[in-house]
Parts: sequence; C-alpha cells; structure tokens
Amino acid sequence: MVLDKYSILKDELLKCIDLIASIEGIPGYPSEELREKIQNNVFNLVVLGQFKRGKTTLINALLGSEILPTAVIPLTSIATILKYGEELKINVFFNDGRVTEIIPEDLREYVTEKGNPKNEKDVFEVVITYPSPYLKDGVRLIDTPGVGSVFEHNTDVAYQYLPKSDAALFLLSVDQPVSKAEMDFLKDVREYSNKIFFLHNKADYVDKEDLKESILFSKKVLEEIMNSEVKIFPLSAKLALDGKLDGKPELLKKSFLLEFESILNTFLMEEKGKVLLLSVSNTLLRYLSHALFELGLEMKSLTIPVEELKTKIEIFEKKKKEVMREKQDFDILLDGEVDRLVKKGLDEDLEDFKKETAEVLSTGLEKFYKENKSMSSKELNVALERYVMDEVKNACNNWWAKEDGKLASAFEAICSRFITKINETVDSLFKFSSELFAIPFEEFKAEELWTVKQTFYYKFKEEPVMLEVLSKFLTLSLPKFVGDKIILKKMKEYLHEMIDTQSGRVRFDFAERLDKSKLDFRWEMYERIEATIKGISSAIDKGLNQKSEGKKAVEERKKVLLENEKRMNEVKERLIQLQQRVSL
Ligand SMILES: Nc1nc2c(ncn2[C@@H]2O[C@H](COP(=O)(O)OP(=O)(O)OP(=O)(O)O)[C@@H](O)[C@H]2O)c(=O)[nH]1
Ligand SMILES: [Mg+2]
Repeated sequence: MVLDKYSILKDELLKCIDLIASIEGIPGYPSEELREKIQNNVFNLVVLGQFKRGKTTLINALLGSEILPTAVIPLTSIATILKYGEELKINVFFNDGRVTEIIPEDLREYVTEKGNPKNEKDVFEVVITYPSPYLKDGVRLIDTPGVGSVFEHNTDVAYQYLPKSDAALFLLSVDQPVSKAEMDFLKDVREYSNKIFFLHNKADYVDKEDLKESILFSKKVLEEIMNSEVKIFPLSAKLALDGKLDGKPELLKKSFLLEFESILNTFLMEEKGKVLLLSVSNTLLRYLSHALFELGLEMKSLTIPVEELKTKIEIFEKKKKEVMREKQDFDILLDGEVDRLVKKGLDEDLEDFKKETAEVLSTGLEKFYKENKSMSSKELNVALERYVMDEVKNACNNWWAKEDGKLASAFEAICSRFITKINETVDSLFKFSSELFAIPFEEFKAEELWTVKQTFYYKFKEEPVMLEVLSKFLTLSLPKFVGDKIILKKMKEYLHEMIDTQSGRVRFDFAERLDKSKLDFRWEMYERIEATIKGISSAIDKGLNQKSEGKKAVEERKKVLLENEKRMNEVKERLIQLQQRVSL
C-alpha cells in the first residue's frame, strides 16, 4: 500500500524534527508546529452516489468492521465522518451547536431515515473516531446520504461535503444502468470536486462477461458527462467486507477492493502526501542551513580579534534596521491583499449568491404556493414558512461550504506569496552576514505552503445558520381574513429579509475569521524575522563571551560546536535522503 510508504516517511520526518530539536542552538525552531502540521494532514474521501448503491457498505469494508448501519431501504440520512482515534467514540453535532456523545447501538437513531425521519432531530453531522489502521495516516471517510431517493432533503446534505474533499468516490451499481438522477447528480459533483473515482459496485451479482459489458456501457455515459476519459473500477463492497470480517482472502480478492485501494492511495500520496513531506522537509533544511551558518558565525567570533568583530557588528546593526523597515512594508501589503480578498472575493461572491438565491427561491416559492393553494390559510402559512426556512438554510449552507474552501485557498495563496518574500528578506540578512563575516552560507530556497488552521474550516458547524428571523415572524400572526395572496407577498418579503440576514451573518463570520487568520500569519512571520536576527546576534555574543573567559573555555566551546555541526549535518543528510525517497 502506498500510504504505507507515506506512513514510514512521515515517521522518519517526525524523527528528524525531534533530532533537530535536541541539538543546541536553533532559535525559534517550531518543532511543535511542524509536528502538528504533519499530524493534521488529512485526506478527505467523500463517498457519494444514488441511494442503495452500497456507499455505507464500502466504508465498512474499508474499515473492515460493520461500524455503520446499512440496509435494503434508503437508509443514511445524515453525513457521518470517520476519522482516526485511539478508541471508538461517536459524537453527534446538532444544527444548534449542541454536541452529544452516543453509544454505537444508538447510531441508527441519528443517522438513518428510519431513526431520524426528515432529520427531525436536527442533526448536523456525526463524527466517529475509530482505531482503524486505514484511518491512521489521516484518511477521513465521509459517508453521505444517497441522492435521488424519495427523501429529497438527503440530497442536499451530500453537496455540502464536496468542496472539502480530496477525492470523491462515486458509486454506481452493476445491476442498474446509470439513471437520470445519477447523471444530474454527477453534473453537480463535477463542478465541486477535484477528483472523482467511479466504482461499479455489487460486482458479485454478475459474471465476468456481464461485468465487462456493464462497465463499458456506463463508461460511455459517464464520459459524455465528464467530457473526458473515465475509468470505472469494479467492486463488491459486500464481498470485501465479508472477506475482511471472516478473514477470507479469497473473498477479498474477488471483491476487487485491493486494486482500487492501491490506485486511490497512490493518488492521495501523489496529490497530498508528497506535497506535505517535501514542504516540511524543505522547511527543516532551511532551519538547518541557518543553524549551520550561525554555528559558523560563533566559531568565527571565537577566532577573529575583538576589535574587528565589533566593527562588523556595527555594520550588521544597520542592516538589521533596514530589514525591520521592510517588515513594516509587508504588514501594509498584507493588509491590502486581505482587504481586497474580502471586497473583491467575498463581497462580490456574496452579492451574486444573494441575487441568484432570491431569484431561484422566489420562483420556487411561487411554485410551491400554487401547488399547495388548496390548504387552509393557516396551513399554507405554516407550509410556506417552512419552505422558506428550509430553502434559505440549505442555500446558505451549500454556498458557505463552497465559499469556505475558495476563501481558504485564496488566503493560503496570499500567505504563500508572503512567505516567499519574507524568506527572501531573511536570506538577504544571512547573505549579508555571510559576506561580512566571510562564512559560507548555503541558501535553501523552499516553496513553503501555508495552511489555514483547521478551525477556519469548521467553526461554522458549531454555529450553524440560526433562523432567528423566523421567531420574529411567527409572532406577526396574520388576521384570518387576509387572503392567501397577501400571505405569498409577505412570504416573499420574509424570503428576502431572511436571505439578507443570513448573508450578513455569513459575511461577518468569514471576514472575522480572515482577519484572525491574518493576525496569526503575521505573528508567525514576525517571529521568523526576529528569530533570524536574534540567532545571528546571539551567535556573535556567545563567541565574545567565551573569549572573555580565556583560552581553555574557547577550546571547549569549539569542541561542542564541532559536535553540533556534525549532528546537524547528519540530520541534513537524512532529510536529503528522505526527499529522494519521496520523489521516487
Ligand atoms: N450483493 C451485494 N450487495 C451489496 C453490495 N454492497 C452493498 N450491498 C447491499 O446493498 C444494500 C444497500 O447498501 P448500503 O451500504 O446501505 O447502501 P447505501 O448506498 O449506503 O444506501 P443509502 O445510505 O440509502 O444511500 C445493503 O443491503 C447491502 O448489503 C455488494 O457489493 N454486493
Ligand atoms: Mg448509506
């Protein structure tokens, strides 16, 4: 399995992080953060498809345990996220922000259409931690309700998980030709998802020949929709699960799961694993090259005459001031860029969203009104209200999920540009010192990625769109004699008001978090420059101090420095080897 390789290299990288931390004298070395960056690297896999295609069974098969409930009737009604944890723990997140831990036996009561019809319990999602090796290296599986069943609200849930997925697993079934509903769904998935894997499940239903034929047929249909070549993987989720549960490798072989898993994992490794491993190891190499330089500087200051050193320090101080000024320029530029992201990105998107939603939902509302005109005024009122509430909520949630990913990547792109600039500044300081003190400096250009903290993505879940407008409206009880037409008019006003309020909240939330993320980023960049200056200054100071303690102290210190240098070079070598293995 390719993710095994990822796992081994990841552990090696973690070891290097620890090794560097154990060597004296790397100021501002963020070992904790780098470790976290590696641990937080997740591969989100969303399992999608029409109802009853075997999505939930596939997840159980991947985990080798019947952890999620499956059935012959449309079942899953809530999205369930499975991630690694030392023990099995199930948390239910509600739309109003509550979180409850439940026992596995109660899962059905929350995630199935039967146990929780029309999501009457108002569940947002269920998060399960489970000690499966499959999840250990950061794979997260997301089970979604099947689309196209009579339970329409299930479809909307599936859409919310697409923008954040690294890969979508789209399940079809060999015994059913691709349906109209599936085609429509796929057209949407295509817009939201970066990578789609197609699976023809229930391969155990048919013989080899039929399987081939059915795959060929679907391939043609799918290629038309995707406008590109499509590969379809055969699968029997059921055999895979049985094979794993009963420890029967022959069943597992017949299930085709392993072939698919290996292709999927290769993709994840190539797309995400490699990027992370290279980025972190580059960062480490940069730190090492700086540390080695500082070490050389201390060595130098132990050897050259004090007077000469002092003159050089004065020159360095001037350069330092220059760098600090540059830093201030960065702050202003960063403010400007983030501001532009809010005004050009967020605000414009939000305006489009409001306009489009108002149009679509007004038409929808009229249609709904016409279809339900026979109801009594009171019933109609309630039904229309519910309609507006549900639709606005859905529209907002879907838009939010999409915009969230978009803003996060735009913000990350800004940050990455700034990191490059700041690293250049830091390097210029080293290069300057390198010439000044005549010590070699190995410049290490590293493309660094800045990833927004997890909370940036998930905060909204704890604070879902609250429909406070509704309660206000409910108190406005309309007089009985007021005609249905007035109800419709009022509802339209309500609709617009609702779209406005909700959009306002979403905007506030986004803008606030962007600002917070900007401050986090700025702080870290500031630290980086500070650490460089401090590192260089303190290396010189250390040398000077040792010198004042006499010859013996100087010789002792030289020994320590040589030992540290050796250790740094050893880790450096390990990192270079690791990078070669990543690229193989
Ligand atoms: N024969 C066979 N049956 C399967 C296979 N995969 C799933 N099933 C059966 O198909 C039925 C539906 O499976 P689920 O995993 O609940 O399907 P789902 O796609 O999650 O369904 P929804 O949650 O309702 O969308 C169950 O009875 C499974 O046992 C398979 O590979 N072969
Ligand atoms: Mg299911």
